[in-house]
Amino acid sequence: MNYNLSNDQVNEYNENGYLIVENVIHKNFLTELNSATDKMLKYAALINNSDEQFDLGDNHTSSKPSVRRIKQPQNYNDVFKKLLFYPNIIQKVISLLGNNFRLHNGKMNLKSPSAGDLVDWHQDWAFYPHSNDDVLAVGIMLDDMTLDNGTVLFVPGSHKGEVYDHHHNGYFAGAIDTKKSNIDLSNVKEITGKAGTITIHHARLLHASKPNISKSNRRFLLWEFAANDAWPLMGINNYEEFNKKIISGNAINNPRLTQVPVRMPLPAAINQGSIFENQKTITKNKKNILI
Ligand SMILES: O=C(O)CCC(=O)C(=O)O
Repeated sequence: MNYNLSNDQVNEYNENGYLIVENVIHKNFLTELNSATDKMLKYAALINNSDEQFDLGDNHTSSKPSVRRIKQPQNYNDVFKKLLFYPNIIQKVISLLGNNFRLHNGKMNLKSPSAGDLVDWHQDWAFYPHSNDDVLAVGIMLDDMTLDNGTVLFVPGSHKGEVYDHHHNGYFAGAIDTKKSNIDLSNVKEITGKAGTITIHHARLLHASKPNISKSNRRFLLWEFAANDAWPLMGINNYEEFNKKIISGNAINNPRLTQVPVRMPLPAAINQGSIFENQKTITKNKKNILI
């Protein structure tokens, strides 16, 4: 089976900084992924505080669980490992990054009706700058993404521009004050799609996502990938673990340096744990308005 992106799709990604591909995940596999998620959420109902697996919303209780994110789902259930190596995704990433790439991070943002917080404007690049920007995220819709359950918003072409200020009161806050930074949001694209659709977006692309104001779930799993010769400027904690994350190709010990705009996410965010926490210093005063 040829799962490569076409030349037109590669050109579209290079031009706009993102791509949407429908019908990537098989229906039966989607059912498996969603039931594995349900199982994890049953476990999350038993805990009271966010931990290395779950990011809990402020109103979380065991009788009314409110889980915003499952971190590194591939470490907790093999069905997600299977998704990480899913040929119809891997081949597409190879079309954009080449044969050498590793997982930087895995996460599932749940946006359930009970924890459907917005994600404010940001560039992933501000969280994890690398030595070159062959870095992207694949988003997998495990549920339909509809106009009222938390669409992703992309600004086409913004991956070619600057890296914006993501600080607030002197600390990294993981979100941009779009007015202060004078950002033109007139061309925002609101992304919807059926479960099984994937998005691919460049790490420098300006994006956000709306709150879930519906009564249905919106599960969206993101694999963040980086070329093996793109080294994280924040450093690595454990060289062996770093190399264990290689999905395709070999370890590369001489980082490729290119002229990319960088701002370091330091001093670190006051609220740690997830993007929802990092952004709190900004979003707490916002009335859910992104555009
Ligand atoms: O869950 C979403 O809609 C996207 C969130 C996002 O941009 C992120 O987690 O970096």
